[in-house]
Amino acid sequence: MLNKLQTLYRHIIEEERKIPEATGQLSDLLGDIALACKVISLEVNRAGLIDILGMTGEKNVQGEEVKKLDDYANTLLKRIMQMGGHACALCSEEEETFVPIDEVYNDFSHKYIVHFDPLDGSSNIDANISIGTIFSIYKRISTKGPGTIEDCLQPGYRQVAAGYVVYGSSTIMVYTAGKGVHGFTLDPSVGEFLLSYRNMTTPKKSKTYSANEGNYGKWSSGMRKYIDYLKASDGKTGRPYSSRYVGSLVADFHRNLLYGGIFIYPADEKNRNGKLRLMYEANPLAFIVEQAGGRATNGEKRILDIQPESLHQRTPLFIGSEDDVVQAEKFLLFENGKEF
Ligand code: AHM
Ligand code: MG
Repeated sequence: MLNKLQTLYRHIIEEERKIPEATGQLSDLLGDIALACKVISLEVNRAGLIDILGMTGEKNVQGEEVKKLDDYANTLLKRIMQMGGHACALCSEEEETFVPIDEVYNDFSHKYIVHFDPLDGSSNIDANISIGTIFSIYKRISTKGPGTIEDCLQPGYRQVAAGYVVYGSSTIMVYTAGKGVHGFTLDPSVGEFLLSYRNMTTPKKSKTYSANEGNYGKWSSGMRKYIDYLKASDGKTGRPYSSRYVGSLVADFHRNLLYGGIFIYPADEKNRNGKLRLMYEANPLAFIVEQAGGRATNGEKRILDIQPESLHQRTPLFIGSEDDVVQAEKFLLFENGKEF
């Protein structure tokens, strides 16, 4: 039960105050991201009204069609963080490479790197289905000037904060700065995110799996056996599991975080590294799920321990309730680091 009305910004500042060496820059950066997401939320809700939907006709670096709202969200996040002066490099799923940033103010050491997926689940925009923004923050390794590629390619365990915003029946922001996971619901009438979930924890075991089973025929035999296992009846182990799959990672992840569940996007015979991106999707959600008591793996290795080699690198992803992720790992078989 919440006993105090608390805005996101006040919560972030109070958390940062507990760290003696904190300068307040991380709070400001999170505030910048929240501001951008409030504006994106407004646009997502107005999208049908102002005829913003449809394709721009361009392709992003993944070769996928870019919709107008993706463009809008990407530009807005970049612009607000560039003006904020706390980031020395920005890495977006919609950009070919990272965007280095020079110091905006002389008295600031702009020390953070931000990775983001501006609008996840964008194939769902036109259907009025929940979509979201995902972000992940690191401290720079270099000491001055614009950020470098080495700053941008750090393993997930080095994240200092991560979060996501779901634009759904309401707009919710969930974040962690390494001291638990907290959720805030946007009150559109006053334009504030208000604390609605303090210290979120996810159930240790669940009864739900989320996977695109249309790919079943392309999965490894271990993966197919695992899904068959979840669907078989066995009262003692709580099977069969229910299947829930929206097709927007943020929405599927958020539901599973609250109620328990395992989200699965495995490798398949065509996509040997799965579909989802390590830096923009897997790492931030892995940081959050671990902070909430869950687990995240590529099937063989903890997501947060993977050393990234490129910004747009993909990874298989098994994430959610701890016991379910451990169970999935037992079914997967690997040879030379690849599932078979
Ligand atoms: P996006 O970042 O381009 O929107 O793609 C990622 C999305 C995830 O939100 C979702 O979990 C997945 O792709 C769905 O993929 P599929 O349509 O193959 O099931
Ligand atoms: Mg995405």
